[in-house]
Amino acid sequence: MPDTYEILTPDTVVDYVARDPVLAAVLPPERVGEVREVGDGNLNLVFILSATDGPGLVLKQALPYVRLVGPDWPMTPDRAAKEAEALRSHGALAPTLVPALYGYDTQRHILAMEDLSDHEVWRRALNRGDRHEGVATDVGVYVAHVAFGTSVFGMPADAQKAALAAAVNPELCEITEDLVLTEPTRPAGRNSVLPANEPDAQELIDDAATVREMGWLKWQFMTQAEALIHGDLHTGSIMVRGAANGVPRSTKIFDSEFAFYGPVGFDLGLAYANYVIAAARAFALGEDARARWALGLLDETWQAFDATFRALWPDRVDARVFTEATLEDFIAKVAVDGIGFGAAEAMRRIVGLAKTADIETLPDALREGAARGVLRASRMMATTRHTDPVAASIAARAGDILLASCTR
Ligand code: SR1
Ligand code: MG
Repeated sequence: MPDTYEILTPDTVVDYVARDPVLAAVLPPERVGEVREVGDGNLNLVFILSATDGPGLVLKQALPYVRLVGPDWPMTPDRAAKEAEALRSHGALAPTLVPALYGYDTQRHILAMEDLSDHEVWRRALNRGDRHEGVATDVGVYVAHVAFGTSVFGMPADAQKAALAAAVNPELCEITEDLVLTEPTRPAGRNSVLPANEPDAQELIDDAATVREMGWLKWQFMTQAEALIHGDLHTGSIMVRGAANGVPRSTKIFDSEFAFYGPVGFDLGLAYANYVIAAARAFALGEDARARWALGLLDETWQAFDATFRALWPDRVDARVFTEATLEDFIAKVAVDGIGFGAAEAMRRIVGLAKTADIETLPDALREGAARGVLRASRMMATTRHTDPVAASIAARAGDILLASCTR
C-alpha cells in the first residue's frame, strides 16, 4: 500500500474529473454545478458533483484509515478495489439494482459512479416514517442473483475459484469478525450503551446459548465461501426512489466494500436486523402499524430470495449432483443462517461501535426500551432459528418482544 496518495477535496474534484477523459466524457467540467462532500458512512469520502443539466457524477474515495475513528485506525484503501469488483460482478447479475460504475482509479482508490441524487438512503426514509413498497423484494431478488450467479451453482468451477481468490478481503472481514461477530457478546472497550441498558448488555454477555450461536456464526462467516456477498447490506447501503411524475420507483444497492466470498445468509441477515431496528424505532414512537409493516419486510425479502433463487436453479452449471434436493438443502441452510446473522447484526448495532440513527436519534427515554427490545429480540433470533427458521414467524415474535420492551 503506498503511504500517500492524492486525497480529493471539494476544491480539487472538478480538476480531477477534467484530467480523466472517461470521467470528463460523463460530466464535462463546464457542466459541473455544485460540488458537495456527503460521506456520512463510517469509512470513506463521497463527493457528489451535480450537473447544470441532467445527472451528475459521484466519486467515492477510500481513505487510508477508518473515518469514524480517524488516522489512529489505519485501514487499507484497497477496499475500494473490492468494491469496484463487486459492483462489476453484481451489476452484471442485477443491473437495475446496482449503480453504474464508470471507472476505478487504482492509484487514488477512487470509484466513479452513477449519480443517485434522485434517490435517498433507505434508512433516512425509514426514520422519517416513509414506507417505500417493493424495496424489501428488490433486496431479496438482489441477494438471490448474487448468491446464484457468483457461486459454484452459477459459475464454472475454475472461474468461481479465480473470483473467490480475487475477492479475499481480510481487513474488512476482520472488522465484521470483531464488531459484528465477537464484541457484542464478549465486550471490548469500544462497546457502549445508555446506563439504563447496562443490565441488558450484561444479560446478553451472560446468555450462554446466544454466545454459543455467535461462535458458530463467526466460524461460518470465516469459512463458508458460498458466494461473493455484499457484506454490509444494511438499510444505509440501499438507496430508494419512490415513483413520481411518471418516473418509476427504483432501488440501488451500493457500498459493497465489505464484499468477499462468504455465507449468503449474511446478506439476508443484515437486512433483517435493520428491519427489526426500524420496527423498534416505530414501536418506541408509538407507531405500531408502521412497526408491523417494517417487520413484514423480513418475510418480503425472504420470499423474494426464495422465489428468485428457485427460478435460477434450472440454469445451474452442474445438475449431475446439484439436484432438487440440493436446492432444498441450500435454501433451508440459508434460512437458518439469515436469522442467525440478523441476530448478530441487530445486537451489535445496539451495544457496538457502529450504531444506527434509527435508535440513536430517539430521546433517551424511548431509546432505552427500543435498545432493550432489539437485544431481547436478537437473543430470541439467535437461539430459536434452528427450530423455527421461518422469517415471518421470527418477525412476529420479534414484534411481540419489541412491543413489550417499548411500552412504558
Ligand atoms: C469501522 S466500520 C464500522 C461499520 O461501518 C460499516 O458500514 C460496517 O457496517 C462496519 O461494521
Ligand atoms: Mg458502508
